[in-house]
Amino acid sequence: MALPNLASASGRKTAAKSANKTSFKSGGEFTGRNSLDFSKDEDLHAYREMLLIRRFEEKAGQLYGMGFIGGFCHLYIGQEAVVVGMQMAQKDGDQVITAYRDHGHMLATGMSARGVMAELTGRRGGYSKGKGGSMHMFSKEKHFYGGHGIVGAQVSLGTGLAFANRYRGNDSVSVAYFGDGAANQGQVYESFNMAALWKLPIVYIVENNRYAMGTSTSRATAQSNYSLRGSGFGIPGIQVDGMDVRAVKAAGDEAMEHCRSGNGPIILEMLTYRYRGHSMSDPAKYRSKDEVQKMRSEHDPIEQVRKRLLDKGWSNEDELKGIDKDIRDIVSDSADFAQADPEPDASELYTDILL
Ligand SMILES: Cc1ncc(C[n+]2csc(CCOP(=O)(O)OP(=O)(O)O)c2C)c(N)n1
Ligand SMILES: [Mg+2]
Repeated sequence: MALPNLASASGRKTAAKSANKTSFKSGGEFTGRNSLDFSKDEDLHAYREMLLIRRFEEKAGQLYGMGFIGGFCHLYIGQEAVVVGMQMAQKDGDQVITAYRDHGHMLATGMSARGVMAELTGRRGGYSKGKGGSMHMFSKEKHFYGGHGIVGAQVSLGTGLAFANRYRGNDSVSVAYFGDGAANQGQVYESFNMAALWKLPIVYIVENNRYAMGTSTSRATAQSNYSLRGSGFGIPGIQVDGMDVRAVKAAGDEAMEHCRSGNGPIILEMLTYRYRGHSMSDPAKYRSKDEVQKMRSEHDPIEQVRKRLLDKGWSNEDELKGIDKDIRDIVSDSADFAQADPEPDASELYTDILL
């Protein structure tokens, strides 16, 4: 099959020529021109979005414990700044794809708490009509492409989304999230090769939360600086403090511009941490409680913003309590809906099937 002439198909050629001033070096420091400071509105927005994800996940954990959620369920608690900061750097039309630790990504793209929670409980009003569960939800409207249980698979699919953008000549960027464990999968590198070769507009986000199930990165990986993983293909990469939503947004802004200007793919390694177990059944013997507690008390992404809002006089306890209440209302409404909504009709077994 003859490959399309991508360079001329998209009109990116000119942009690529003028966009050589990238501020990224492979594995180098972030030297972006964006300030790390957030405005009051940005901080309030980030606070609200991260709190929504946190409270949603806590509720999902409770419902799981009560037996309302079947199958797998992987919580995102601790990593909220990554997806919220990136979403703030994106524009409408940019696609998001991720693995199975995906509820935060869905909420950040604007998918409804009701629809996500009802999918977790397997109800009709869920995004996959109750047939997909935690790991298999999609929203074309919000440009969210899943939700994937095969470790690393979403990296290739996300590269395909970027290929489609390039082929169609639009200026959308695909954002593919994957874990430190997934970063050791072979198909990731096949994807890197094609993305670099064809200068595909994709931001690869490695969510380095230090563990792949119960295996720490130090035990499993020869090169633990994941931002360097694209260097053999000429893909620049940087490490980002993934617990600081401002750092994520600043790096995200630069990365999106890098892609939109026709420079091809880029890797952002987000240094982050998950507070909960890998999934709902995790003996947690591979790390100490002190390690988790230290991250929570010294680096919590939501507390950082909360403290800043109070220190700067941009908000006060009363206002923050009000935001907290709004969020709790949204989440409990979603949980009520997810328990009251009927299960799918048995006839649904025969729909949405590829034969
Ligand atoms: C191809 C494949 N191999 C193994 C598994 C089993 N598995 C599920 S999650 C996981 C760990 C992945 O860790 P990481 O990529 O760091 O993501 P995190 O869970 O930390 O978000 C493994 C090995 C799988 N689902 N798919
Ligand atoms: Mg991991």
